Amino acid sequence: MAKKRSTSASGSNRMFRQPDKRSVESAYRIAKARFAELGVDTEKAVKQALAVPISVQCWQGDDVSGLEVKQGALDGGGIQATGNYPGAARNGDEIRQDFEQALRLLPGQWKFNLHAMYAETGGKPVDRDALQPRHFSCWMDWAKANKLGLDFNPTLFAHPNMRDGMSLSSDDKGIRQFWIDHCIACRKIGQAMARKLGKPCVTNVWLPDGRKDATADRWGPRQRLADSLDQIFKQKMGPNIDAVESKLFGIGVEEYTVGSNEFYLLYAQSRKVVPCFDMGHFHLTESVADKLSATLTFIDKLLLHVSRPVRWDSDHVPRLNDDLKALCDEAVRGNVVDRIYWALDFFDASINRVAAWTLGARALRKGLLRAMLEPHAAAVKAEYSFDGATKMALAELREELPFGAVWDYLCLKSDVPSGLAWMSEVKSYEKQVLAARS
Ligand code: RNT
Ligand code: ZN
Repeated sequence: MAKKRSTSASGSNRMFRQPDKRSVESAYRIAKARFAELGVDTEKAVKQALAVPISVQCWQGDDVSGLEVKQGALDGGGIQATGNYPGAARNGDEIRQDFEQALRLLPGQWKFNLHAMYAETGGKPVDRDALQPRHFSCWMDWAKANKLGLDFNPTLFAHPNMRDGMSLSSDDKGIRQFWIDHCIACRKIGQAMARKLGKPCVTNVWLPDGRKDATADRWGPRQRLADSLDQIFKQKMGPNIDAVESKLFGIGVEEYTVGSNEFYLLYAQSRKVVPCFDMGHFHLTESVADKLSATLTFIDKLLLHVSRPVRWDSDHVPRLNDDLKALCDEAVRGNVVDRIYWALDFFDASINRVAAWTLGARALRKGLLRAMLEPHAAAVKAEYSFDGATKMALAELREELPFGAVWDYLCLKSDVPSGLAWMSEVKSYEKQVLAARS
């Protein structure tokens, strides 16, 4: 007879407890020796994995709502957070407070990624073309105090000037100018952030412009978008770094997206700005991991939006799945980790949002560590020796190696909980803080 699994409360309490320090250390010692046999230096991998700055998106904290003085129901630009889990942050202070809680659970270097719609204007409406660095002074002071870098994004959606779903590619001169001015204002804000924090700020332009059906003119919008971008990027704005994000389609613009992948890749290459690949913005069988060697052979830097598309650009919380593993492997194998601006982009409103941040951010850091622990040279050698079987066996071996013990050690070293212990901190934060929000 099959044994019944224990689901007792005490069992699950134990599960959420911080693993004993001595057992983490002794498991690590064994893991370290095992990896050393394969020529992998675990200490070096841990150090390198912790040093990669990863930018965490503010918009997971409040389901992409933003802090603007609202102007009625607005088109979300084909992106939508789904779910109604209680406890979403209702203002800037709450987003900051929630992210500080997440930070207590996140090992390594982090940045925070803001959108223009998170301006704090003291209750006064300030339109997007008039935004200034001072509207982000709370964010900058907070980032400085928490030793975080900041990244930035103009908000080209959820606004009455998204006329017929078009912004920078609109044929209406006034509309187009409004969005050009907004993007220039954002680059100045990015510059102010970089200067204030002494860390690079990537300002990433994404827009939902496109057509739902039977597109009659594919040319005009692309020509206008290229022209708008040229106007936006005309003035030098260092140390701000400019990026442009492509997309396959969005809800409501299924047939034609102006800023497609080819469009932005060639734009970025010819204008010397950084292309952004979002993992949800391609056909589902396309591999973003494969794009690293294809593009970084010709360009210097890449911005990645690490996300998890499920059947479409659903922005699920990233997990350490095959796609994420492959992406991290490729970055490490190609020695391009430093040529990538690592950012997260997801929004799940159906689960605790501090947990969502923590899960997604830890998954990416874990993926990087796992990639840095790969006995890669042996696989390359097998590949060049016509020994496909050894290569495959090595790939399979990686699933058996005691990578978890090294991750636990990395967490211990960084003074953050390992195993499921972070979850119990999220739960008590939920009880003490989030439950009081309506
Ligand atoms: C949308 C893009 C974009 C947004 C953020 C909020 O499909 O991925 O990056 O998610 O700007
Ligand atoms: Zn994105």
